[in-house]
Amino acid sequence: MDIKDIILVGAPMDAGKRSQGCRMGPDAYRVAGLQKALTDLGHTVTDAGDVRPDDVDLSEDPHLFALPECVGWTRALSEAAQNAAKHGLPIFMGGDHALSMGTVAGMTAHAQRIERPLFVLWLDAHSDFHTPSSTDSGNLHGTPVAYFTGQPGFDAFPPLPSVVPTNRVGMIGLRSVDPAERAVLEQDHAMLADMRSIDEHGIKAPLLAFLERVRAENGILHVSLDVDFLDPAIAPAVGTTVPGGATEREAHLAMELLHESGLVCSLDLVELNPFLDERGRTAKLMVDLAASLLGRRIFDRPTWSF
Ligand code: B3U
Ligand code: MN
Ligand code: MN
Repeated sequence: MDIKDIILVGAPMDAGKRSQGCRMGPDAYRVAGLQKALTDLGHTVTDAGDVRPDDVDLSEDPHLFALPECVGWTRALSEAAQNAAKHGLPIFMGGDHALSMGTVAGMTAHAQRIERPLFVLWLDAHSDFHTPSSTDSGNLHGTPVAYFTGQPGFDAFPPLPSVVPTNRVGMIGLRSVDPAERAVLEQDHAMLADMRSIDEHGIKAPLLAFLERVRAENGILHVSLDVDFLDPAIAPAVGTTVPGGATEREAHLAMELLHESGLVCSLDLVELNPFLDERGRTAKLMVDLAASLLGRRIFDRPTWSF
């Protein structure tokens, strides 16, 4: 197996929405044994500790929740991602999904440095494609994809090292998309696989089609895994539950296919709210999924020929 240097980066960010608790995520992953699970696979795993948001001189916006703090996190995490990516494969332990503004921004700088295009796989019930003006909730965790694809309205945020065009974004697991998000996403040709298409074709077909595009363009792939991609019956520790999500088996298969692609350069684990968990089961499931993405399997070759 391909042995990697993995850097765990804690992002105890809770500023992307009003309901609080995701700040405990990084420690929940530590307690659930993320480092050991990956070390046991043969990887070298370093825990770089937690990032702190930069101080920014910016006033609050009455329509948005905690704008200055989100900008501070974006700056700090972009920097942290660029540094970590020089030394290996970063895993960002969130924290809410607004942290991906920073992590993806940093990974675009890394992609630029190694002269390969960055693709993003968004595993989420939501498309997180609002802009600061289209969001009704004012929660910035609903906006990261719009930010890193260069949609207008993010003037308060740091300029992106380079934009990820919408057609380099794949979204799998969608089942809650607001009309304002849908209008732009459809017209910009992102690769969208909602739960209906997973029911019809399974999770393998859309994922392999997307990975084929990444490979054809010699790209690298950032994966952003929102806990609510999973069905709330198996992953209850999330503030925004949407029924009808991916099963444990679909999620593991997706992780295994990602591993086999060899294209993944970085991973976000987001929206875990340990305050809402049941005896750590969601944290443990996310750790198991990360291990599948990093190569854990029972047998090294097919166990049956058919
Ligand atoms: N689209 C809604 C709901 C939402 C987006 N992301 C999450 N929830 N987790 C919003 O608030 O923007
Ligand atoms: Mn999300
Ligand atoms: Mn979500």
